[in-house]
Amino acid sequence: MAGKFRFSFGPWNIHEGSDPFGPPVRESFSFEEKLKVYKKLGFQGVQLHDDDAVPNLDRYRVKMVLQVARELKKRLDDLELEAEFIAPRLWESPRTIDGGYTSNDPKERRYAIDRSILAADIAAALDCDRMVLWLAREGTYIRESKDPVASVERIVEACNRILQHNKKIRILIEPKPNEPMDLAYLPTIGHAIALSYRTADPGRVGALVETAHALLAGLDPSDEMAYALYHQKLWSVHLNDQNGLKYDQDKSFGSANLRMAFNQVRVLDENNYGRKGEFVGLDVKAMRTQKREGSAKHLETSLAMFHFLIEKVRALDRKLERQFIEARDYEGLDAYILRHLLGVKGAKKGR
Ligand code: 3MF
Ligand code: MG
Repeated sequence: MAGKFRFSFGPWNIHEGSDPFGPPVRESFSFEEKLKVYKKLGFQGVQLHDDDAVPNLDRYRVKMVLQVARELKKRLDDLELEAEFIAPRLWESPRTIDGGYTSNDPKERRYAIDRSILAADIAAALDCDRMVLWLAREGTYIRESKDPVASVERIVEACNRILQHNKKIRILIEPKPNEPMDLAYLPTIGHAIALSYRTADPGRVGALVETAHALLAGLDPSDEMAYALYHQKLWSVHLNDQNGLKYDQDKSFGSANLRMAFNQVRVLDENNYGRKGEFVGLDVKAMRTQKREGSAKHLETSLAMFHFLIEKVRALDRKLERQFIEARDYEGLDAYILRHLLGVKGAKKGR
């Protein structure tokens, strides 16, 4: 049943509409108001950056940071919500301008690792065993500025430090090929998974596939998911959409390419994704044009799309599909899939 899935999003998915060329256009919602949206829309998981859990954490002592995290845990328990993951936000600090783990400045590298270790403690306070690493600035603007081999080694070392510090934490690498950097060191799931095997505890290093990030790398998101599923390392997803190779759009799931969305839902459903507690995560942004009162519509639409597509996946005539494959009639199969997705009457007759 579709009901077996649990869904999550991040508080940053309800946002003020700013973009690189314009300021916010909507008044903020408080974190508390956002938590109500989770309940209202039927989400169970809250994706959190370290400073979503503990705002301004750099200003406080560790004891205070962990106290705030424990208070959040109580609030989430009250609402029957779960922290899906903690992600150290390593890309906004003035101390990570040149990157975190791969900065050329050893002091900045140390800050990035210390902050990640603190994020692992925050995760523990929230009874959460997942840490997402979106390695935003671990890359270059110009190829000559960093040592690429040393950089990969530094990322492995950073993972090892986190794994060593918190024996329960699992690291989910969220690759993205570009933005904010020109070239990222871990652009695809293949890179993330290869790196996981070089860490001190490969069983605790896996991946998160984001639709838009795969598309920005010119890859098929469902195949990226399948690759991680084969390695038993698909521990989360960020479903959204992306209209070609341009800025990272985080459109509503399925809004640019319905068929690709169908194939993502299919690969998750057919491979029992979610059975071990994995969340179906969204990472979607409302358009800048959206008015404040409709700030969560894109979340609603994306969730509904997942449910519509689950129905489509399960209603697919597998026998007919097999016949097309056996006859090597992929044109016939193509026509059937399109008709099926469109809900054309007599879809099965599309031979
Ligand atoms: C950027 C992203 C990020 C990550 C988030 C979790 C802000 O393209 O996708 O969203 O998902 O930081 O680590
Ligand atoms: Mg994401």
